[in-house]
Parts: sequence; structure tokens; C-alpha cells
Amino acid sequence: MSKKIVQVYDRPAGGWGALKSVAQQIIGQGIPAKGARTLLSANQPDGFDCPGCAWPDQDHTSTFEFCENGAKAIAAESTARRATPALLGQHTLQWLAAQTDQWLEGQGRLTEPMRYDRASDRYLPIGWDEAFALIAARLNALPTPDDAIFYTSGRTSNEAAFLYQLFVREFGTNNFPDCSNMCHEPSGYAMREAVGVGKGTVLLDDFQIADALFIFGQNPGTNHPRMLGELRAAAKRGAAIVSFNPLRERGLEKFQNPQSAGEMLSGGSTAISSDYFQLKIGGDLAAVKGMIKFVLEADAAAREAGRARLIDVTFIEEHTANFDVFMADVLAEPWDVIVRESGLERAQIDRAAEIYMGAGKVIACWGMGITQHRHSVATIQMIMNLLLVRGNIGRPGAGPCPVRGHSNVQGDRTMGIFEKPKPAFLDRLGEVFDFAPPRANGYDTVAAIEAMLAEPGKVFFAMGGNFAAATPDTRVTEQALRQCALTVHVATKFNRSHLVCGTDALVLPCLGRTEIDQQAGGPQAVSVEDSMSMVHLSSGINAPSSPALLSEPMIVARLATATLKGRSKTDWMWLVADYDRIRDKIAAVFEDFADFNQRVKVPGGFHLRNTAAERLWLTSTGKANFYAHAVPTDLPIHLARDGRDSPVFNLTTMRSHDQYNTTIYGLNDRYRGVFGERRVLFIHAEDIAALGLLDGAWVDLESLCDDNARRQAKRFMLVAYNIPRGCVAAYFPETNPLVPLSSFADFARTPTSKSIPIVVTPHAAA
Ligand SMILES: Nc1nc2c(c(=O)[nH]1)N[C@H]1C(S)=C(S)[C@@H](COP(=O)(O)OP(=O)(O)OC[C@H]3O[C@@H](n4cnc5c(=O)[nH]c(N)nc54)[C@H](O)[C@@H]3O)O[C@H]1N2
Ligand SMILES: Nc1nc2c(c(=O)[nH]1)N[C@H]1C(S)=C(S)[C@@H](COP(=O)(O)OP(=O)(O)OC[C@H]3O[C@@H](n4cnc5c(=O)[nH]c(N)nc54)[C@H](O)[C@@H]3O)O[C@H]1N2
Ligand SMILES: [Mo]
Repeated sequence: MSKKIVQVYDRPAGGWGALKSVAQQIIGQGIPAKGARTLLSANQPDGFDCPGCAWPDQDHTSTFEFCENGAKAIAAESTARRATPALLGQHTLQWLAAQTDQWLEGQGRLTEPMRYDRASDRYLPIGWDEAFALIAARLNALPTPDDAIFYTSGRTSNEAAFLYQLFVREFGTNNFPDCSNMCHEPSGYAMREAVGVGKGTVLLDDFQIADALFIFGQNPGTNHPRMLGELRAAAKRGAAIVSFNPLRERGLEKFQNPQSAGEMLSGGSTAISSDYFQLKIGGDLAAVKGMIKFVLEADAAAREAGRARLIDVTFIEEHTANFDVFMADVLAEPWDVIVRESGLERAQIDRAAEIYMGAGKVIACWGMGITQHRHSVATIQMIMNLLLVRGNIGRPGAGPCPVRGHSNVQGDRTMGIFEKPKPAFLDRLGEVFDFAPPRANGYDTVAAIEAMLAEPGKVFFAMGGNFAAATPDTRVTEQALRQCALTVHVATKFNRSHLVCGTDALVLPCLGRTEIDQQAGGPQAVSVEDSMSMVHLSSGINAPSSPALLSEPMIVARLATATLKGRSKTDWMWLVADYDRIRDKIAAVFEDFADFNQRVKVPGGFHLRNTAAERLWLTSTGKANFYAHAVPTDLPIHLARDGRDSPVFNLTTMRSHDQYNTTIYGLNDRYRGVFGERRVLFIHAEDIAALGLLDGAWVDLESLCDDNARRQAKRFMLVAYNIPRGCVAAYFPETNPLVPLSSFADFARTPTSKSIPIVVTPHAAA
């Protein structure tokens, strides 16, 4: 069984495999001619921003940058298939719920608003006016505006996000859970404390001159394929690329650039990582602290011998706070704890530290392998400490680079989609729109689920995303949603969340990025902010998938008009007739967006100011702060299971090559050699043997938590894999039923979906 599904993938990432996969995707969506034209418009000066990831492009003026997974995202949005009410209405929700996520997605683009009819257990069409009136009535009937919850996924444009947060705040709440709560929240939190800005400080130009790149917990070959272009160029000019990952990801090892005729024809490729450290899941804080300890010890020796210092003494004195306390803590941390908890050998940590010390300019990148842990904030602050000891921030070629996920997740935050808004922002918003914004903090994602559970009858509204599938503790979350008086999803495609209905439920179809957005004032462009704080325009080129689709800004404007009748001083329909008007309001609220309309119309857009990049520290001390953090010694791997001697594994959950978060395009994970199956558990061969099982055996997973709930995910195939012992990996969303709602990152409250203690038992049919 295992043989057919799992093969050795020894080719580089990219290459002909990537081209073939795109061709299959376009043909599969039934859109050959249009698909090709659409693909060529991605990330072009007058085209749309790729709805795939948030990696920036070479100033949006370059020729088409090939990206396999960007192409899949675009092909999926421009599919010829239509999920009409007639098609979906053939089935009961009970029947639909038994279909796979891939099947749901495969029905194509939503075409009309639909309302759930409980009597027939089906979705039926509803008019837009009626839908908005229904939501308005339910919202206005709530005892308090704080009983409404407004989720945002990160594809929403700046204009839509700005209007949305304005509507919600005029309505009266700051309940803004968003996908960022499950994603880079710890990066924002940790960096704001350390350097006063919750965003990365580097630009693509910095990648071109860095001497070393450290990549922690990120799989760019799948999730940010265009980043491989930068990595390839860096590797070719001799920069060190050092990867920390429990899995040996193909894209971090070898890349064949589909745009290099030479590499494609000769079968050549470029080696990416110069060093690859396979640490334990959750071992990053220990590894980075070990590197810093090595640097500090080497620096002390250099100072005693009268040699050149190895830390940047001038930078530390002038620009940082708390170095002495931090240094004492690092020097006191025992090497054996560092080695044991990182899962690396001492020589590997020394080697990583030597590369770091030998490099003049260093960039540190990180992804979900760092953020989705209990200790994520501390780990990110340790990465910041590493950069700070040698002044690797605020100068060319150096700095932190949290690599964002959704294409506008960073922009949504900039626009005020945040449950803990700053008072100064609320003051300004209230002045510009003449109202009194609510002051109390709202719910984040975990708190929103808890609140829906604790008190039935709330209204849950989602601007995009797939809340039920993306969030932890699936069974509990579904119950929470079902207890709502009304659930509403603005979406492009049918998904699992639409099957988890409150007493009343609506699905509202919207335009995607690739489509022409026609308003009273003509065709409109929207703006987005990428992972490097570049803001630029995006204009769709395809005819809308259905004449009934509304844009997200229009949906907000009509909803606000219906809900805030007589209460709002904002002329919503005037604003939405021409998005320049929305941008003028954005400019009025946010200083950094002064002259927004002029600046965003320059090809390539503009860069938002980043104070940390200017070495201006908006922190508690007015300096960049070092933070001391102990190496965590409570990783799931150390848990023993009461009364049983089965080992406890630490499960990390991640993306396959054929998915976009909860959207499943296919069942292959080409670079990891898995074909035709998503329910797999990557595990060390010796751990399989220790379980007394065989490679390819089917098993059930159960997570451990100190509440009484039993959380299981059944029927996964064991795949012997190159992964440290005690560590296992599987795909999400299938594994989300295992993540307890109560298990989240300290401070940032991001679900710990990268470290779940589990036990593995032979599969037992239900
Ligand atoms: N095609 C495609 N593109 C995407 C997405 C998608 O689903 N598909 N999603 C988008 C979104 S929202 C996001 S946030 C990004 C996500 O992009 P990534 O951050 O790359 O996401 P993941 O696949 O979750 O896994 C990250 C990596 O972390 C490693 N890892 C797991 N645990 C640990 C650990 O404890 N330590 C270390 N060092 N590594 C660990 C895994 O082996 C994996 O290589 O991609 C965005 N782009
Ligand atoms: N176990 C585990 N769980 C995780 C993660 C993990 O690594 N492990 N990763 C987490 C991360 S990083 C993230 S970001 C979240 C993602 O959580 P979400 O952002 O909620 O989920 P997505 O799967 O990206 O949402 C997909 C849906 O968005 C809709 N959509 C697509 N484009 C548009 C559009 O332009 N407008 C509108 N209105 N709707 C659109 C479609 O209907 C589609 O079905 O999941 C998190 N969950
Ligand atoms: Mo994400």
C-alpha cells in the first residue's frame, strides 16, 4: 500500500514538474485559453496581485514571474465551474457534509446569495436586498453589539478591510478575530516589544546583498515559490543559506528555475541551503539561544585576547536595552539543556553560529514552523536577539523577515482589522467619520470561539476564509458556530464552514482578485500590502464569474447602509462608487498613507515607512530590547502518558504542495514524494518499529490535554520519513480536531498547531 503512495522525490523543486502541474491544473479547471491569459496578468503593473502568497515581486514591473502555486490559486479562482444554487440545492447539507473538501471546492465559483432552509436541509437562493435586511435585523436585535463577531481572512483588499472595520466599529464592537491570530500574530507581538514594529524590516534589495540567510520553519518551495528565485540568486553569488527544519524540504535543498532555459534544458539545478539543521519540533529557541551563547563566548575570548570583537558593541550601547541581563541569562543556560532541547548536536549549533559570526549582513526569515507553538513569542524574540547582538537590523542586507501568508494579511492589519486597536487610531477614526468608536478590546479567534460556546445566539460574520476548518478543535468550533443565531460567509467558493450553520445562515458570493470590479465610477482597482510593506494596486481582468457577484467593498457598503440606517454619518454608497474616495479616507486616517491615491498609482506602488528599519525604536525603553527567555523544557515530547507506556509524539501540522490552507487542489505532495493520499503521518522508521507497526500501516491519532475531552483523528497511514525521532508531521485541516482550543501561544494566543502531543494506535474502525 505504502509503496504506491510514497515515492522518493530526488529531483529539484521547480523545473518541468512544476510546469506540468500548472498545465494539469488549467486543463482541469476547464479554462485553457482564458487561463493562460489570466496567468500572464498576475503581478503585472496593470494586472492583479496574485491571490497566492504575500511574497513581494520585483517592483511589479517585471515580466511574468513563474510560480506553480500562484498559478494554481489563479486557476482555481478563474475556474469554468459554477456552484449555482441549482447545483448545490440538489443536495441536503447532510449529504454535502459527507463530501471531501476537495469536492466542495471543485463545484466552482459561487454565483448567487443563498440562505439555508432548515426544513429541506438545503441552500436556496435569496436576493441581495433580502439578505442584507436579514443580517441588519439580526445584528440590531442583539442585546449588545459585542454579541456580533466579524472574522477576516487575509485576501481582503485594503479598501474592503478599511470599510469593514469602519462599519463594525460604527456598529459598536472591536470583535475582529482574523486569520492572523492563527498565523503571524506571535511575530507581530514579539517584534513590537523588541523593536517597536510588528513587521519585517527588509526589502528584496536586501536579499541581493545579504551574506547569510537563516530560514526557520518555513517551506518556500510550496508556500512562497517566488522566494526560491531570491534564494537561488543568493546561493549562486555564494551567500550562505542555513535552514532549520525538522523535515528536509526539497525547495530548501535544490531548485530548477523554470525561467532559466539553461537549467531547464540541461537538467541542472541550484543547491539552495549550504547547511541544513534538522532540529526537533519546537527546538528552535534552544538552537538559537545556543548560537547566541557560542557568539558571546567567542566574543569574550576575543576581548580577552585583544582581538576584534564579535558582537557589535557600538550598536548594542547606542541602540539597545537590557543587554546585560540578557547576556547573563544566556551564559548561564547549560549547554546540555540547549543540546537536548534543540535536538541538534553541539557541533551543529557551533557551525551555525560560526556562519552567523562570519557574515557581515544577515537576514533571518521565519514561517509557521516558528509561530504556531506555545513558546513562539519567546522564540521570535530569541531570533531578534540573535540579529541584535551583531547589529543586523536597520542596515542594508540585514534584518528580520517574517514571511507572511495570505496575500493581504499584513494590509488588513494596517487598515485596522485588529481586536486590540490603539487608542490613537480610534481617536483619529472617530474624528474623520464623526462617531465614537468602541474602546474595549474585542475577541481574537480563540476568544471568539469561546464566546460563541459560552453564550448561544450570537451573530458570526466572515469576510472570506474557512473558519470552521482553519481553527482548532474542530468539533468544539463547529458546535460554537451552530449555536449562533446567524452565520454569514462572504466567499468565492463553497467550503466546509458553509455547512456549519447557525439557526439562520447565509452565503454571499463576491468577486475575486482576477475579476473586473465595475462600480458607478467605472472599473475599480484595489490595493494590497505585501510581506515587505510595499503597497500597490491590483485590477482584475476577467469578466465576473456571475452577474450577481458584488465586490467586498460593495457588500460592506450595502450591509452598513442597511444596518446603520439613520445612525451613520458616513455616505457608504458614495464612498463605494469610486474607490479613490475610500483611499482618500484611508489617507485621512493614517499618516503613512498621505497622498495615497497619487503614490499608489506609480507602477510598483510605494513602501510604507518602517521605523525599526530606520533604527528608530518605538518601544517601552526607546531602544531595541533584548529579552531573556529560558529554553523550554516542557515540549510535548517530554510528556509521559499516565497508566500507559505508549510513547508520546510531538505532532506538527503543515501544508501539502497541493493545497492553499483549507482549499485542497489535489492529493499529491510532490516534493515530499506523497501521491494520492492526504491522510499520512510522517514518522521515523525506528519509531514505527518501536510501535510494533509496519510502514504503511493505518493508525489513529489521539491528542493529550489536561481537560477531559477526547480528541481523535482516525485513519492515517504511517510513512517512514526523514524526521527526528519522537517528531511526527501531518497535513492540516484534517488534524485540526486534535488541537485543543485551550492550547495556544503565550501572549499571542495562536493555536499550537505545530506542537500537539499525541499517541498513535493501530486504526480501529469506528
Ligand atoms: N501554495 C500555498 N501557498 C501558501 C499557503 C498554502 O497553503 N499553499 N498558505 C499561505 C499562508 S496563510 C501561510 S501562513 C504561509 C505558510 O507557509 P509556511 O510557513 O511555509 O507553512 P507550513 O506548511 O505550515 O510549514 C512550515 C514549515 O515548518 C516546518 N516546521 C514544522 N514544525 C517546525 C518546528 O518546530 N521548527 C521548525 N524550524 N520548523 C518546523 C515544516 O516542516 C514546514 O517546512 O504560506 C502561504 N502560502
Ligand atoms: N492545524 C493547522 N491549522 C491552521 C494552520 C496550520 O498550519 N495548521 N495554519 C493557519 C493559518 S497560517 C491560516 S492563515 C489560517 C487560514 O484560515 P482562513 O483564511 O480562514 O482559510 P482559507 O483556507 O485561506 O480560506 C479559504 C476560503 O476563502 C474564500 N475566499 C478565497 N478567496 C476569496 C476572496 O477573494 N474573498 C472572499 N471573501 N473569500 C475568498 C473561499 O471561499 C475559500 O474557501 O489557517 C490556520 N489553521
Ligand atoms: Mo497564514
